[in-house]
Amino acid sequence: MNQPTQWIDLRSDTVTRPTPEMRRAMAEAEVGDDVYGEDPTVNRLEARAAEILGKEAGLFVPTGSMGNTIAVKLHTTHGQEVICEARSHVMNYELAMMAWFSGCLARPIPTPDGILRWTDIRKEYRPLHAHFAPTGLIELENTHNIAGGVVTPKEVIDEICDEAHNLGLKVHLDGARIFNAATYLGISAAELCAKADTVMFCLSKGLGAPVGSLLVGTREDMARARLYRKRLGGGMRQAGVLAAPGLIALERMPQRLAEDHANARLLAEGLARVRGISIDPAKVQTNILVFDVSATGLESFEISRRLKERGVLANGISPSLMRMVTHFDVDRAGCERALEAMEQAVRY
Ligand code: TLP
Repeated sequence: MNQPTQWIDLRSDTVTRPTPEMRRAMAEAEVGDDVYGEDPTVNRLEARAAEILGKEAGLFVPTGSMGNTIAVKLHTTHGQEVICEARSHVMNYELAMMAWFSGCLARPIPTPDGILRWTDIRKEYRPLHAHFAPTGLIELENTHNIAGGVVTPKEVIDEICDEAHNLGLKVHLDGARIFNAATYLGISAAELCAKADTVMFCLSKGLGAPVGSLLVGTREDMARARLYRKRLGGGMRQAGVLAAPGLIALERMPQRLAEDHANARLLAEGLARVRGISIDPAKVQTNILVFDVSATGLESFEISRRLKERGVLANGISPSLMRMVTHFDVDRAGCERALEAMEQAVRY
């Protein structure tokens, strides 16, 4: 276990600290200038990421947000729409970057479960028309963060990609937690993403690296993506020091994600027994829990404050909804302690 402090930090899986092995790899990394394409460690990471995701090439980016931003830019032109799920990260948590950088409007589709299906998308698809901005891109999120770590099955993604391609549209997959989705489905990330045109995934979430994400796709798209990364200020020079822990994350960490999923299920079962908390443990598939606290009579932000007094960190995502995320730095005992803290926090 890699418990960094006394806190039980369930705010996100982004909070993990690098392991001793990652820190050693950072110190010993072979480096060069990545803007010249000369950092051997970055080159290795990009090649391995592409291989593992079954794509031609990869690009190391500082953040998932930058990976999504570049993907939207790659596949669209100004004045188009990007179809995405209504609670998607790309629309709600990236400071309107698709408008700011790519000049596109989000066309959000609400779903009850966070899973976009072709039948929903077909209704919102628009060709160029006297009144309508045309659809430029379909964006999917797997796992879906705010829907509670929900997994979109491979058949659903495949159908969307086939139909989109028939209409000449590209599909970008925000796979910040694609290895969580693949773990849940018991298939490889490459199988799951086989038909998507580009995939972004994060090393810095469930995989435990301190920094970094990858965008993968065709060689041609990644060559263009490299220029957009530079425009966004993401040319990182001796970035091998960051790619080195990323390689460890990519090679070793996906295998342990089932542990986080089991801990999330344990938390869900415990939370379901707490007075005023509403969650269906059977719907918790991966490492994210989103639950309703309105029947406690308290707003989520007050519950967060009370939990913090008891050494547990968890955020509200609205007055009535809270999120908890399990990861490498919180073990089963930590989850049990978080449950005890929650029982106390909602008591008057
Ligand atoms: N998600 C963060 C916050 O921004 C909400 C978190 O704590 O979960 N796609 C998805 C699905 C994400 O969940 C995130 C980060 C990103 C993209 C962006 O990644 P970063 O933070 O590296 O820009």
